[in-house]
Amino acid sequence: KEKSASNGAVAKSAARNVKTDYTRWRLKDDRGCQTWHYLETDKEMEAWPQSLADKFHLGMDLGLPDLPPPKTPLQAATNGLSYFSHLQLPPGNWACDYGGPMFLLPGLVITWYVTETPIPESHATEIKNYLFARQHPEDGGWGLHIEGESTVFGTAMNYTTMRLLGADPDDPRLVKARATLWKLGGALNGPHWAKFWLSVLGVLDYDVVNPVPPELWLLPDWVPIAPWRWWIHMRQVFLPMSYVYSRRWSYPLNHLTRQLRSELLVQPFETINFDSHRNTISPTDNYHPKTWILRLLFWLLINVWFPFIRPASLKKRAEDHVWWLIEAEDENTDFANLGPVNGPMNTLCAYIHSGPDSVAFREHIKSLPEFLWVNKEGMLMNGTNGVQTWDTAFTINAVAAAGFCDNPTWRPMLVKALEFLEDQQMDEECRDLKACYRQQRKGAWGFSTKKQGYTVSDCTSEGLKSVLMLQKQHNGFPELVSDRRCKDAIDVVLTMQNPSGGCASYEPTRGSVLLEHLNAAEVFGNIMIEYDYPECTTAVITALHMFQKYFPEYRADEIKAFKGRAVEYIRRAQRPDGSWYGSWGICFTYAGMFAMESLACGGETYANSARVRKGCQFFLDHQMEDGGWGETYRSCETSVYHQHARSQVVQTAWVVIALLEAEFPDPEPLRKALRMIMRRQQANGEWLQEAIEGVFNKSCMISYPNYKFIFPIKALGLFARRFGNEELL
Ligand code: LAN
Repeated sequence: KEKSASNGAVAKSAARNVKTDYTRWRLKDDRGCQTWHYLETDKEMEAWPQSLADKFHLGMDLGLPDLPPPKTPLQAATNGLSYFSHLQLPPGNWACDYGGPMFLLPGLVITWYVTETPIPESHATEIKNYLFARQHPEDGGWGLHIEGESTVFGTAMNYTTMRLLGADPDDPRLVKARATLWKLGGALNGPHWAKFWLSVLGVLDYDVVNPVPPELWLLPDWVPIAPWRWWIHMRQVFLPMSYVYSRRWSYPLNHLTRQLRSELLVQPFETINFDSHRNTISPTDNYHPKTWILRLLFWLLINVWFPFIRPASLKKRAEDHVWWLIEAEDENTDFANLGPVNGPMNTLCAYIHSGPDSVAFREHIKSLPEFLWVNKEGMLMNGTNGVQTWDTAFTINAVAAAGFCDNPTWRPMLVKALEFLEDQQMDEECRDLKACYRQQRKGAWGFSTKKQGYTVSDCTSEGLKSVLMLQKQHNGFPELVSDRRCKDAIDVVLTMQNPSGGCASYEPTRGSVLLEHLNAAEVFGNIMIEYDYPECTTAVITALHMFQKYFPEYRADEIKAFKGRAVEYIRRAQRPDGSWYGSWGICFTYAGMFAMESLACGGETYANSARVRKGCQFFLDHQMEDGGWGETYRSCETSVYHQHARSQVVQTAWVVIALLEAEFPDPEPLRKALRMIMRRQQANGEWLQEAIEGVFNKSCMISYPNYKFIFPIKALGLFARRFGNEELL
C-alpha cells in the first residue's frame, strides 16, 4: 500500500514547505478580542508597524538592551517586569500562545472544509508548519497534547488536517505519520471525538460513532443524568454534537476524502462493519475506559431505542430544543462560544440548520479566528479565545506582591491593566439564564473576555482582588470599578460554594460523581461533573478575605461562614503525604501554593499548624540539587509526584510562594531556589520557555507561557519583603 518516497516527492514537499514572511504578521487586540493578521501590501505594513509584543510572540528578536545584572531579588524582579511590560497590549491586557492540546485545530479545519469556507493561504501554510514542527521526530505521530506520546486521536486528526490543507501524502513526514497510525490500528481505533469528526468529514460512517442522543436534553431537570448537571464543557460539546449526530450530517464524498479513507484505515472501507468498531480503541488513547453500563446504554440506544421506540416527533422535538439552546449559546457569547471545541461545532450546526448565507453562520466564521495564534513554529489553536483577564489579574497581583505599585515607573502599565479589567467585568445577565442552565454572571469576570461571558469562580476572584489591590490598597489609582460592582462580584462568588465547602470552576457541582460512569470521551478523566478544586477555592477565600477588609459590613455573616467552610475543605483536601493535587497547573507544586495561601488566610502557618509543616516538608523533600523544583505532567495523569529531569522556573516560583505563605522560618532553601531562578534569567530580564505548565481533565496539558514572568516576579518580590532585599548573586 505504501509508496516509498522518491527524491522527487521530497523535493516537491520541500518546495511546498514554505514559510510566510514573519515581518508581516500583526496581532490585533480589540477590547481583548485577539486576532492575527497577515499584511499583504507594503502600504499596510507602513500603516501598521510590528510591535514588540508581535515580535515576541512570533519568536523574533526584540533587540532589547541588556539590563544591569541583578544581584538582589528585587533587581531581578524589576528586570523581569521591565521585559514583561513590553508585552502589554494596547487595551491593557497580556496575551499568549495558549496551545498544548493537539485535538483542536482538526475540528476547526474540518469545519472550514465541510462548509467550504475559503482558508487564507497564510493560515493554511502556517497551520501546516505548526503541525510539522509538532510532529514527534521518532515516529511521525502526534499526541493528545504537545508533550504526549503519539495517539490515534492526535495522529489521525492532525494527519487529516494536513491533507485538508493540501499536504502531499507522499511527503515523507506524512508517510511516517501514516505508518504510526497504522501501527496503532488506524482511525477505527480512535476515540469518540475522532470518530465523530471523521464521520462529519465523510471519511468514516456514522455507525462507528457511539450515540449522542439529542433527546437527553428533553429529560426533566430532576433526572440525575440530565445534561444540565454535567460539567459545562461536556454539555456544551455534547449539545452541538448531538444535533449533528441526530441529523447524521456528513460531507459528500470527493476525491480527497476517498483517498483519506484508504490513508486512515488499515482495511478497505467497504469491508468494514462500522457498528462493530464503536468501542474499539487503541490503548494509547484509552485514558478513561468506558464502563459496561455505558456500553450497555449505547447498545440499547442503537438496537432498541432508535429503531423501535423513538417516535419521529420526539427526534424532531429534541433537535428543535437543541437548536434553541445552540442559538442561545451563540447569542449569549456573541458567537465566541464557551470554548474551542463547541465553537467549530456550533458553526457547523448553524451551517446545517440555517445555511451558508445565514447571519449565524457568517458571524461564527468571523469569530473563529479568535482561537488562532501564531508562534515561531506556525499557526495553532488556543485552548480558549485567550487568557486575557486571567494573566492580567495575575500580573497585577505579582506586581503588588513585589511592592511595585507605588513606583511611578509601573503606574501607566498598572492603570492600563486596571482599565482592561474594568472593561471586562460582566455587567448583565445572559438571556434565558435559567432555561440555558447558566450561572449568575453580573459582576463576574471570566477567564478570557467579557464577550465570551462565562463566570469562573477563580477568575472572578482574581479579577476582584487585583481591582482591590490597586483601588483600595494603594493610593493614586483611578476608582474605575465602583464599590457596587465589587459587591456584584462578591454576590456572584457567594453563589459558587459546594456543600463540601469547596468551589468548582464555572458552577457549583450539579451532579453525582457516578455520572463519571457515563464519560464517553475516553481520552480525558474527571470530565462529567464539576469538582472541588483547591485552586479555585483558594482564589475565592483570598478574595473574600480581602473584600472584608474594605467592606466589613457587606453580607458579613455569609462571607464569614463561607470562608470557614472553604478553609475546612482545603484542610480535608490535603493528602496523607502533606500535598494537594492540582487540576489546572502541573501539579502538586501548583495546588500546594494555593492551599498554603488558604491556610494562611485561616491563620495557619508553620509556627502553629502541623498541617502546614507537613505541606512544607513535602516540598522540602522534593527540592532538587540546584535549589529548584520540577515535576512532569505524569503527576497529573497518575496522581503521584513525578520528578522532572530538570528543575523548572515556574514550579520553583510556585513552591517559593507556598513556603513564604506558610511563613516557613528558614530562608536557606528559599535562597537556593531564588538563586536558581535568577541564574536562569536572561540579560534582558526575560526567562525562557521551559516545560509545559498547565493541565485539564488530568490527561491534557496546556501552556501558560506568561507564568514564567508572573510567578518568578511574585516569588522574588515576596521573598525580598519577608527576608529583606539581600544580595543573592
Ligand atoms: C481552562 C483554563 C482556565 C482554567 C482555570 C481558571 C485556570 C481554572 O482555575 C478553572 C478552569 C479553567 C477556566 C479552564 C477549564 C477548562 C478549559 C477551558 C481550560 C483548561 C482551558 C481549555 C479547557 C477546555 C475544556 C478545552 C477544550 C476541551 C474539552 C475537553 C472540551
